[in-house]
This record gives sequence, structure tokens and C-alpha cells, in this order.
Amino acid sequence: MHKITLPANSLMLSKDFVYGVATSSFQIEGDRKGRLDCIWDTFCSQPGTIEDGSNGDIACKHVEYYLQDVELISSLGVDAYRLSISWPRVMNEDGSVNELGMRFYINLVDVLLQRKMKVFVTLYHWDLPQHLEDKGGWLNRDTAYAFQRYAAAVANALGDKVHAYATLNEPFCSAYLGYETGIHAPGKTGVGNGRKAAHHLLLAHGLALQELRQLCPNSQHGIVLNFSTCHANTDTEQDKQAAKWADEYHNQWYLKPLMDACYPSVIEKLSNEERPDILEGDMEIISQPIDYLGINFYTRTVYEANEKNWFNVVPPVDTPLTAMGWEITPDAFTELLVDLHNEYTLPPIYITENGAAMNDELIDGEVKDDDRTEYFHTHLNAVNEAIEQGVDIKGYFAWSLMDNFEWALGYSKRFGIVHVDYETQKRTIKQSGNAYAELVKSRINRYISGIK
Ligand code: GCO
Repeated sequence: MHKITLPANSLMLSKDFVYGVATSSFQIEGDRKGRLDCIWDTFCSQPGTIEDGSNGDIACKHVEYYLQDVELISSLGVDAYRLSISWPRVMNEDGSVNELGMRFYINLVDVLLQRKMKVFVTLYHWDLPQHLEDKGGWLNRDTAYAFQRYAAAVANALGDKVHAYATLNEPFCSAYLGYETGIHAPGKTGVGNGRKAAHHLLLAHGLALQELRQLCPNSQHGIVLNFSTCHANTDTEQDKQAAKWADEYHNQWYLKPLMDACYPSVIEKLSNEERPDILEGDMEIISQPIDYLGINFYTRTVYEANEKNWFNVVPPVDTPLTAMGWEITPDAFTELLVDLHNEYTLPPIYITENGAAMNDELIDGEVKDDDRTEYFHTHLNAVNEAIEQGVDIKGYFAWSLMDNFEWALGYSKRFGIVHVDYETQKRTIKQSGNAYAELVKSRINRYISGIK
């Protein structure tokens, strides 16, 4: 598998379909001295939190190498780059703008525009300033208002040079992994904490959206959610119900408030103490219209009922897995997109992340990652299938541009279509990166030959 191909009549072969690559600030930037501490710095400094004991101090040194990295992105021929802003790099503790930090992003956006790329900016990809966490972080309602002020500062600095803003990336991860299970920063636990954090994140989204709309009326505004389809382990009613609860708890909890201004019915299973404090007007703020929905997809999950009438994850058996131990399930991707389309009246969709960690080997200057190329091939075809079934999908971003800091797994997992040697910071385009670039370029050729 050296190529990624799509059916000859695919809309994804028209030049209107946006192809991009994605990264996030903490995962690639390094240059910790240039910003305030964030919750991931603190989390990484606690023993036992990160598999390889690493942190984001250096990462891919992107702050130092951003010009070279933009050249690299441009060499792939993609239309768009999705990046995130580090809140603690652009805002001082007193709420004023850190001009030097903001300058970095202004320069970055400007060179991307010179390279004719569309810029997709995410405001929150999990790097909450530590001083806000010290006051309760996402458990504190005030954090949502601090986020609103930060969003306004970025909107003032970057304006409509940004094609699309996303308020949050994967609030599920921030809330559930960060405040409920504690495997991500800040490492808090408890159902009540997770649910309250989620509500404040969604409120922050709505408050920021008001600023973005007003300050950048010509940009697109949305949010990025992650989904893993929920499947019952057996055909029993109990397992089917377990999969439904899981879907509501992990997926719909974040989408239904945006679309229908309410939480899914699973909220009734929670005690009063576990439920978020929803103040009057919150759900209206949260459910303002968005211009697009960003969807991140990696894998499906199988559930069974447990004795508490709740759900347990059933680990995969005998199915192909990525290096994350995640099942490779392109059909679930189509199913997800078609199901969401049938259930809600959605705005246009961008696939803002999709990709795989694989056990790459750099041999003689090459990474022959056929398995990752195959993953992209099957998943891009799954997107194509959803489009054929009527889902409005405008673009696709590969996660990730380059190998980077994979959160609690440190540098042990590689998601890049570009290999990074962390000793030398040398970047090498993997075979999958070349295959992706070829797909993107073949599309342009096809368009030109089409109008001849
Ligand atoms: C994610 C994150 C990425 C991860 C990727 C792989 O949105 O979960 O955006 O930061 O690296 O998903 O786990």
C-alpha cells in the first residue's frame, strides 16, 4: 500500500475539498521559557503521570523552527494548516496581552498566508494557564469568562486572516480525562468534577463565540468534538442499553447542548451533586449557531453492561490495532458521520483530525509506514462514503503533521506523517506523508485536466 486512492468520481478529488494537516501548541512548540506555565507542565512534573517521564519543554522546537515547518507543510501541497494557540503564551497573568507571544502567532499566520494556505486556529487544545487552575480551573465558572477575554485578544490580533476558528478541541478529553478519570492534566477525579468541567467548557465555547463573531465576521466559527462510536458487545438488551448510555455520556454530552440546548437523558442517572450547575441563560449561550462542526475520529469502542446498570469497555480481541491499541475501524467512521447527520441538523463538517500511531522505523533515512498509508486510504474512503450518503463534509485534516508529544504517553507514540528525530530535530517525510501529498496533488491535476 503505497498510495491513497479514491473512486474516480469522488467529490473529494475536486479542488473545493480542503486537505490539511493538524498540530497543537503544547505537543510541538517547546520554548517553555517564552510563556507562563500551563497545567500540562505541572502534570508532567508529577511522577508517574507520563509514560516515558517526558514533558513539553522542548517537544519539536516548533517556536524555533516554525519557518522551516511552514516550508515543510507547504511542500506537501496541502490547502490548510490547523494549529492551536497557547493561551499561556499570549496572555499575561493580569489579563493583558503578552505581545511577544502573540507576535509569534501573527508571524506564523502571515507566513502561512504567504504560502497560500488557509489557517484553522484552535483556541484551546488543553493547555490551560496554571494560575487559572490554581483558582479551580474548569471547575471554576470564572475560567469561562477568562477564556472569553482570551478569545477576544486573539481575535483582535489575528482577525479574519484566520479562515476558521475553533473555540475548543475535544472538550471530552479536557473534562473526562482531565477532571473525571485524572489520566490527563490537571489529574483531578470524580464524576461531579468531570461533568462540571464539561459544562464550564461548553459555556466558555459559547462566550468566546460571541466575541469571535463580532470581531471576525468574515471567518468561520465552530468547535471540534471527538467521537468514538459505541457498540454493544452482545445483542442483549443490557449491552445495547450500556452502549447507549456510553454514547450519551461520552459523545452526545458535548454535541446535544450545542444543537438542542440540553444535556442527553443520561444526566438523570447522576445525583444532584454530580450534575453541573446550569444557570439561567447558559444553554442559550452554549447553543448559538456554529458555522461548522469539527469532528475528530480515531476508532470505535465496544461496551458491555455491568452490575451497576452502567457500562464497561470491552477491549478488542483479534482485530487489527494501531500502536495505541486502538481498533482500525473505517466502517465505524462512515457510520458515525451518517448517524450524526440523521440525528441532528448539522452545519457543514470538517474532519479536523484522523490518523494513526504506528510502530515506525527510520531505516536509511526512510519510514516505510505502509500501515499508516493504508489507514489513511481506508478512512478517507470512509469519509467519501459518508459524503455519498448525503453528509456535507468540506475537508479533512491528517493528525498529525509530525510526531509529537502524545500527552500521557509522552514521545512513545508517533502519529506524524513526518518523522521527528528528537535528538537532532530532523524532520523526514514518511511514506504516508508522500502518499498524502500525492493524493492532494493528483486532485489538482485532475481538476486542471477536467476543465481542459
Ligand atoms: C486529540 C488530540 C491530539 C492527540 C490525538 C491522538 O484531539 O485527541 O487533538 O492532541 O494527539 O488525538 O491521541
